[in-house]
Amino acid sequence: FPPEETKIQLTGGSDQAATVTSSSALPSRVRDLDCDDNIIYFIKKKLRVWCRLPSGQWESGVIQSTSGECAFVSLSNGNVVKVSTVELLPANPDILEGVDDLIQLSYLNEPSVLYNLQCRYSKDIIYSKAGPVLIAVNPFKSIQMYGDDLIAACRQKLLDSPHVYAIADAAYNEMMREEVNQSIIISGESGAGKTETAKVAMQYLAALGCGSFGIEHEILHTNYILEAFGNAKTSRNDNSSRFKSRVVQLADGERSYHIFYQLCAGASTNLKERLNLRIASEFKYLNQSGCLAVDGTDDAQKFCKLMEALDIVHICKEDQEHAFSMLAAVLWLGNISFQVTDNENHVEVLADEAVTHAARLMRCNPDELMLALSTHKIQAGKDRIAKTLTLQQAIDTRDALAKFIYASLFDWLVEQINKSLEVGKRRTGRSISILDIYGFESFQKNSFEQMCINYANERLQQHFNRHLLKLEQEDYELDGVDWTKVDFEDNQECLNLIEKKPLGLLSLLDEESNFPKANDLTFVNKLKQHLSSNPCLKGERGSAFSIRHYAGEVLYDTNGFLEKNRDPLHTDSIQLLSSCRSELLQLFASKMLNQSQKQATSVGHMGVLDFQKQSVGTKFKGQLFKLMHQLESTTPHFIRCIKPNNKQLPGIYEADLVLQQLRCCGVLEAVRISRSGYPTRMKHQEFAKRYGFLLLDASASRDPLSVSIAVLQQFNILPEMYQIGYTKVYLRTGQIGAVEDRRKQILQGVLGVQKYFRGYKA
Ligand code: AD9
Ligand code: MG
Repeated sequence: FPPEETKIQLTGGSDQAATVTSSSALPSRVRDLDCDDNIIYFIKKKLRVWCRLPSGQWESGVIQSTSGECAFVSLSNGNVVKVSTVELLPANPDILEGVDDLIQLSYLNEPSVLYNLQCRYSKDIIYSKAGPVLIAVNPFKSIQMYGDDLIAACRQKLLDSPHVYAIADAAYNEMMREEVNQSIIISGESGAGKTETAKVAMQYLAALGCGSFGIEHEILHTNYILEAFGNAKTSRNDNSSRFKSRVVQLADGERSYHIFYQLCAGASTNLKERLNLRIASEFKYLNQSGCLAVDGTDDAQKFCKLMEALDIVHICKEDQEHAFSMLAAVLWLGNISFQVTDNENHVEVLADEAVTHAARLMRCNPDELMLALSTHKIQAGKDRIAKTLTLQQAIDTRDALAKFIYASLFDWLVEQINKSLEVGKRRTGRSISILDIYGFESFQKNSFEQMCINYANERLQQHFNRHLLKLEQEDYELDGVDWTKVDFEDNQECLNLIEKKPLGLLSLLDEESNFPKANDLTFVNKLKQHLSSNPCLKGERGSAFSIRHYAGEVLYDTNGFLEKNRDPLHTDSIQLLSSCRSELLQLFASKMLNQSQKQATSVGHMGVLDFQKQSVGTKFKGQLFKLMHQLESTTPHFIRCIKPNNKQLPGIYEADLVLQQLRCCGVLEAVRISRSGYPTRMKHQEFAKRYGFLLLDASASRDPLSVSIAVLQQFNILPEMYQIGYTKVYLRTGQIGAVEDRRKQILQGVLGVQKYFRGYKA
């Protein structure tokens, strides 16, 4: 039983557990331990094994004896259990306990991977590598892994264990060396630590720019602002990066964006007066969820810090005040109420202080505001007439306006920050993008929002697959390198289900959203009718359906899908905003009109611009495509964040939860590929240019390929440790180190550059 040549593939764990993800994703288990020889070997050597107990938990132990298909295993706690031999997997030797990179493990089964991460986690080492991927396990407490000393160590290449700093450093160096834009793609579930990880990466990159106009200082403060306006407390994460629909509707126990509470709690008396502000509990948009505070958070103090951050990134006082007025306007809009005037549920706006304050903050006429919230102008022949809205329509109109103002404010703020950061800065045209994007979500009840989130993650997963798996494999094959094909999951089918035209989920949703008589039930029936041949769709009872995502099956309730997909912002509202004297609102309105100008049609005598609105789903898809397009022109670096428990508490490592996440994000597959392959590869020209001068036997006429071979031979790299492709040299893990060290020594003059620089001239 040769330990290094493990025949054991990554296992799917139990068959039940494998249903978490599509079973085809998981390589079938090769049961080495079925073989008597192996059992005997293990008994003889008293080697440790992993043993799955009836509870499903893996425990380590030593095989004492076997009887038929069963084995008696002595567990570490002294108990002896009888288990079927198929429930056994080899454990790694002690010397491999807690290795930095999972690819170093001799046995790559799931319990070994889980144990390795747990072992590190218990020592507060939250970072590990899985081949090219960095794994970050959320510590839920502050740990001593950051700061100037560590940054300096990383810059000097003295930090030899996995770290976000090292990823950021690699991205920076590659950008400088290859002149290619880079991206750091951070993914994981809600609360797994993506945003914190992104901040750590920014901290490192900012430190690299040390001294250049103090821009690093400003950049780090942008996080503060973006979080205040973009994050909220949810049931899964007290500081969750969120969608803007949260402004008007909250689930019990959750909050809207932090900024609202910060403003209400922290504004000075003067500012409060100018904005007609009250305490948070007096605003309906904030008090509907029964949750106004976050444990351990002082909103008033956070507001002071926010103002500081706004100053640091040079958002002028006047603009700050404008932004705050918009927030107050949103809050007062939420307090506007309606009274029903007839038995058809038509309404008019209750003319109270909410209207007065909202209108004052928006700098518009209160009557016009009331009209825009209670009527809808429609085309009747040649005329445009005002039609009174029903209660629900009026509420939707008001909420849509509030959401639009908030979303536009957020975009504007980002724009201001970017402008401020660019002033006077030398631009190289090269960039490192950090993508912190909401992770896969599967709740008891999943709606349109979850569908959008999971769709985005499905696309990102494909990007990950493509880069780490597909390209890897293709690279070998194209270059004539012998490499056993590795099967991997492709999620194209699921993407087709969602985005194919004209028969995909989003298209059908748009069709139904525009069809007056359609409802959520007709939508789900359409799905079943047209898409049932796609294996990723599963019809469910009533108005529900399930999608088999790469990360698992999710049950969606279509209740409200159509409404959420329609962009409820009326032309009347945009018109109202154009008429406001608030410069910001005018700007927001004109941006909206410009965006849709292509499709805009002028409708004659009333001078009203009617603009074609994209549905929310289609807009989301467009934005996602743009993002993917941007990412595709960069060299990606992947970080996978793992949430070790759902309680948001330190020190708790729930193996099942971790395992499910590892499986979902393709980490285990990536390890397997990296290990079975040749992770280091270089073009012959590059290799020859970099190392050719080390050749002792220099002959000027050699071609790059021969130089590569000569270098490898000179350094006694064993034949099984490398392969020569048509265009590149491929090296097994760790092989490049010796050559690189030698090169460094020479370049640093230890051995004298002159003496050796007589070989190959690139
Ligand atoms: V969401 O999809 O936006 O809901 P994220 O972004 O994945 O989610 P976040 O970064 O906000 O999660 O992390 C959640 C919480 O975990 C943080 O508020 C911290 O309390 C905690 N955390 C995460 N990473 C670290 C860390 N490296 N050190 C200390 C951490 N605490
Ligand atoms: Mg986040």
